[in-house]
Amino acid sequence: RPVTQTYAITGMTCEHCVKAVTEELTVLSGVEEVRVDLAAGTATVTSAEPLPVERVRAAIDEAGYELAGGV
Ligand code: 9UX
Repeated sequence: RPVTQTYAITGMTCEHCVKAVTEELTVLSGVEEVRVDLAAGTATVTSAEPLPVERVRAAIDEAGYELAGGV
């Protein structure tokens, strides 16, 4: 069944940042839902299977931000 994980992300300061991170995470294989919280600096991702952290890190890098760790 789906799993949900929250990641801390550094560098997001506006809604454009939120959109960029949301889009990069949404296109990862198996991702079902992405919710980015700008104030908290987190992304909560629901996926069909656990996501390898390196894929999550790469997606966030691609958006121009940095994975700070799991929450
Ligand atoms: Mo959000 Mo603008 O970082 O560079 S403030 S996209």
